[in-house]
Amino acid sequence: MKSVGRHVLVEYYGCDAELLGDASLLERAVVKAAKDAGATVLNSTFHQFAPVGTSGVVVIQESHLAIHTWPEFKYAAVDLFTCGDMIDPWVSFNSLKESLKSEFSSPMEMLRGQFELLPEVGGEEMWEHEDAPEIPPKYTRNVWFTEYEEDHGLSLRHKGDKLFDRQSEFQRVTVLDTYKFGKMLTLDGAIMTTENDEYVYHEMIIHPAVQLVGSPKRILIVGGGDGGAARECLRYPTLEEVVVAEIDDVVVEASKEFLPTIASSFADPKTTLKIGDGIKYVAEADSESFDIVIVDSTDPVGPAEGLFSYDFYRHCHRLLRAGGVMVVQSESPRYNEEAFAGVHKCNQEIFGADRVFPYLAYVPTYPTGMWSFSMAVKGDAKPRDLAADALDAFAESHDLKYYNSDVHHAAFALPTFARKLLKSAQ
Ligand code: AG3
Repeated sequence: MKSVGRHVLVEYYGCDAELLGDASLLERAVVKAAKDAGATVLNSTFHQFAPVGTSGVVVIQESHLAIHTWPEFKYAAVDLFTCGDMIDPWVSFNSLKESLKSEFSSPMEMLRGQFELLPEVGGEEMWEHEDAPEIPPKYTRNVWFTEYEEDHGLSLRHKGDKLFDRQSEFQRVTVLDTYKFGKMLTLDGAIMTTENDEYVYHEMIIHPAVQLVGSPKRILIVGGGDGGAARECLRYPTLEEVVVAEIDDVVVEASKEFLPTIASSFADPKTTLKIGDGIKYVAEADSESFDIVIVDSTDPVGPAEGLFSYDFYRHCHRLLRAGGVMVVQSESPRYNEEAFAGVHKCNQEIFGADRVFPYLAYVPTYPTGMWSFSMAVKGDAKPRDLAADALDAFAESHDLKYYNSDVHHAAFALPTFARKLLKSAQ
């Protein structure tokens, strides 16, 4: 041996672009490259970037392996740095070449810490430690998911592997297991729901409206393929049917398999699942056939775009019986001002200016944490007139985690900036 370490710098060209853009798979490939060479893996940290690209480092007891990818160029820049004569970085080089499906590559080796240039102490005998540290049975994986908005984002560390990841006809459906929020469903990289905070959104998209209506028999949910909104509807004994009109059956499949506490509603005979376009469903459904219509959609891009339109809300209004209520998830007033104000304005035109009630809830995993809903009433009832006792009795008997009478009344209080957004849209 001529040096304490060997450092192979590699240019991998013509790689599998999908793999280069997937932090979970890439982490697996680099860890495999380390293990193939006989290295002891201590820790891995991988970050997936937007719009594309991944950076990751695997720290091994014998130095490190690092990778930076440009999927758009099918290119990866890699460092394979190993110390000691037990590990051969060229084994890792070959392993990674195979995993990345690189068509051609240009490696070069550099000796790190050449013995002839180092002081006398140490040398090869340094590697013959009898009291070598115990090999840890498990390494620590730091694999991060980030939801990016234009100029900000939310990063969550997850267990590393994707539990579900499929391109459906409409979108990419993914389930990850996060440390902070449990299992999480994302659609095209946007967080839809997590096991640990879903109750905020699902209680709040349903109970304010149902409490106002009183004894609902039929509820329509447009979207809501995870089943969480339907689950909250099923708490009401007067309910005869909740129809979930979801466009993407892959969302339902992933939720049933990995988010069973949220998707439990699909097992209830009162739940009718209609897989198909929600816009078509509302256009064809009978007038005045529902007590409540809930629009539990994704963001107004891609498959959900048409759910943020005048024509669509017009039909929702038509489906409601007199006294019925519609609730639409209307995005965050802190980052999608247009959707927040636009939904409100649209509903005012359809239901009447004093029959639309925007309200807020705090969902830690949605962009900015502040989320809005627009409640529109086909009648004169006002959500702020509801008596506290009945709301609390309901919330307590169901052991709800977010909704109670104080929250119900406070949710309709808008900060001044949000009020102004609504005013300026008039
Ligand atoms: N529907 C609204 C989620 C929107 C979140 N947006 C985002 N993460 N960019 C959630 C569906 C839950 N049933």
